Amino acid sequence: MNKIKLTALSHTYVERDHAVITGDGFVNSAVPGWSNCEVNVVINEAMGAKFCQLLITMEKTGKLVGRTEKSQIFFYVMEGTCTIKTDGKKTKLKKGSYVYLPIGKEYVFDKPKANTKILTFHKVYEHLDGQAIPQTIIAHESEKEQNIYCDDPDLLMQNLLPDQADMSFDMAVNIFTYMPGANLPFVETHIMEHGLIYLAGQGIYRLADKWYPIKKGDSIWMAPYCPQWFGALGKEPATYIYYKNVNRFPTVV
Ligand code: UGY
Ligand code: MN
Repeated sequence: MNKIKLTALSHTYVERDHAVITGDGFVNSAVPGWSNCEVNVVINEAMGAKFCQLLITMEKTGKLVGRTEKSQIFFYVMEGTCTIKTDGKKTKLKKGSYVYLPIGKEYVFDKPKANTKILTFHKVYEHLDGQAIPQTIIAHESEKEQNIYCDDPDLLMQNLLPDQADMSFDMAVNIFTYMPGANLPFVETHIMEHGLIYLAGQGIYRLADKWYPIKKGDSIWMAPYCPQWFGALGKEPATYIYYKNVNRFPTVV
């Protein structure tokens, strides 16, 4: 039997208005100040996006030292544990913990368990006249209630940031869970952009006029106006954490 592996195949697709990134093509990036970790730049402006999404895998000696400049950064612990130091205070983080750092904040993430995985979303902050910039947030997903989405009890939405009550936030990060067999009630087509990664489950994502099988660990970029729909398959809920730009005047015209 010929056991040659076909290395020219990939499940990653990059189109003008969307991308499906499954990790089979990852090549690591070195980031100044971040040591003993693997960094994959999953989505960024080189693709046409107006935000950035990274996946960081920390070794036991891994450390992320830096300062947010023009961009705010949202960090979410997907696996493992570590410690964050910011605002002169140390906090332990575990799976499901998240940290929102506004612009101009120094931070150190260290003392990780080997193989700790952190997702980040970065967005250039757009000031709003008369509003102070948001404060740091350190919390855990379990503190946030799951709300029924679009009157369907099989669609559950958790808002991790207070963007719906506080216009000083120009980004949202939500965790969206679909019970087995549930689907988005219509094909969404909107000005807001998305980046996401699947935390659990599987299903089929429609992006523009293409259909993609998707599972835990896969990431997606959706440009503004990319038609989007998802249906969950299999026997366990499908869950993704996603970024969305919000709360700013929608045109310069
Ligand atoms: O918030 C949203 O626009 C969300 N419903 N979109 C999505 O999950 N593709
Ligand atoms: Mn959407």
